[in-house]
Amino acid sequence: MKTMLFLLSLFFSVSVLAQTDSSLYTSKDVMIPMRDGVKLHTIIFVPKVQKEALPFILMRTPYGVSPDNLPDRDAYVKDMAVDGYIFVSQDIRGRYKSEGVFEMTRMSRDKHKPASVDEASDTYDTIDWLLKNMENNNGKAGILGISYDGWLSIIAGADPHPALKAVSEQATPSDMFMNDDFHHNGTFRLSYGFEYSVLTEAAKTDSLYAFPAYDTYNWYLNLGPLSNINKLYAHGTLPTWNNFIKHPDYDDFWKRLALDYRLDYPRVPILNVGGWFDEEDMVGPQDVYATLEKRDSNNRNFLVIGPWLHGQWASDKGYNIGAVKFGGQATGDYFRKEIQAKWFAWYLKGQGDGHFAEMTSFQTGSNQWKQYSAWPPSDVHVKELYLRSNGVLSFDKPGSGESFDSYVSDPAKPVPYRARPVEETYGPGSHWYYWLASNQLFVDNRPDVLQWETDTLTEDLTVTGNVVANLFASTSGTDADWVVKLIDVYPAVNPNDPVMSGYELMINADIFRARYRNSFSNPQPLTPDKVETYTIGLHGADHVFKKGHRIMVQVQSTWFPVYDRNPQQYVPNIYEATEADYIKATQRIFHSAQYPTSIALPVME
Ligand code: PG9
Repeated sequence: MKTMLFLLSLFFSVSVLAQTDSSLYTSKDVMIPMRDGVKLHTIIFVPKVQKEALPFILMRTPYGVSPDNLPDRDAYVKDMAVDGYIFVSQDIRGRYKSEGVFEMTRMSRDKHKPASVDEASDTYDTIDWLLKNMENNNGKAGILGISYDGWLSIIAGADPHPALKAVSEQATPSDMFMNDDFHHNGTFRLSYGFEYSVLTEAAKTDSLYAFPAYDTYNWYLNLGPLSNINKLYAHGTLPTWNNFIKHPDYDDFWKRLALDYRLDYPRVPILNVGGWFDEEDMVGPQDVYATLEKRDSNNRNFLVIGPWLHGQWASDKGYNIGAVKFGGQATGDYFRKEIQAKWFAWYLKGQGDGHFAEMTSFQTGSNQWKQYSAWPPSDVHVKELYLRSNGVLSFDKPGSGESFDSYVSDPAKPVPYRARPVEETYGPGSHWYYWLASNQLFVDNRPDVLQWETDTLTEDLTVTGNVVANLFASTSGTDADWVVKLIDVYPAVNPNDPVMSGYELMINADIFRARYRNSFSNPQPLTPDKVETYTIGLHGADHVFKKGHRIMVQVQSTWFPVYDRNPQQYVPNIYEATEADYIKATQRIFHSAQYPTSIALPVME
């Protein structure tokens, strides 16, 4: 996460200054021994003046820790630091100054083998050591972090040390085959998967692949089939890449990595935090919350989702994402001070009243904080928004005489997922961070992107809960990808904020690989031109489509290069496809009385 935060700091004002003299904290470096003898590099920040026994706040990371990252100078935890904690930052095994071998989102250990280790046992051993070796602690520990560090937090909570009393996973991935960083619904996240494997596995410290061009779109297109990554570049040296190839379908490897397999119930209080526009791990926190909520008999499971891109709440004030503004509200500041700091203060120090909403959401569109007693809320009713002929989107079902619209999807000319140049994911000037909130106008008029639009709304429409696409589609090929986007179209002219004129803001979107329509474990070819039904979860939203706006749905079959291209003719393993396997296909999206494609909206009145 540190790398990501560093890169984010190019855009936002992250206040991480090494002013040790004026800091309230002093630090020391230690190597903490784990049960298997491996020592982990740890920096412990202690208040210079400590009047009472304090709890620990752990932050574990694969991205490197630094004594310069003083807690009272780090926007992320500053509000907590002024209150007083013992902060503990640790390099996980195999990364930076820690010993041992790194393993991407390490599997759970075999508990029958006492010396076996995993990230939960490393956290356990660290807490154990801290309790015994650090003076003046109050016997309690909390852990928090974003993304990989969020995953490390929730994993610590899956098998916690008894002193671990509060966990805040923030933007954790939950199931790397179904959603988040590496795949969505089985569709491979090519540019992210490759670049992240290089970042973490080509060296013990950060290293980036040197792309020969600023715009990576052509590099990925010229790469040809996926097998060329190993043949031409990685040569089998990246374990994570090798696992992508070894496990093309939803097999035991992916299932055992997934958090719904690894979490049983909230063993400790858990604050799940996510962003509505998180380009990496938007689904994870929603998913983890839902998994744990089924077994939350002690009311320990909470959810917060704000109008943020990946990790934005750590450092940014949170007024906006690029041109998209959130009503002048400092949503990041609010989260850190009013939610995160108070939540930890209650669970680790007993400060405050202990009242926390089950779900706190920043509702976009209305730009207001909302609290819900359940997520998704039950007091909504589902309204179907139907695709109709002539690009119309309507709450009225298609009548007789309506049929389908079609387009040709050509893997040689895939639709970019964001406006080019597609800079290296974490490279200089990258717009990766913003892509989910970027203006979708850039694909208007592409012949391989279809769109349907409502009339101008005459009143506000509030969508709160999980959005689902019910797609009826066929292809002339034997495999296909379907991308469905739900978009808020702003009024065509806005003299006060010209950039937002006609802005097409994606509220929900996802991709589905058709071979998995019956089973993610057993892919099956499609029958050419046969209509199939796809139920595609587009995840949560809390958004008001304002009066004067319109709603749009776009459908396309490529989202490149963040997602790899589907050859569009079935091959048993896409990672072994050859160039010749990639063919054009004619896609049909149905909107007839028999096959009424719709988007199911949970509408709150
Ligand atoms: N999204 C990143 C990640 C998390 C977990 C595994 C792989 C990648 C991150 O920002 O840390």
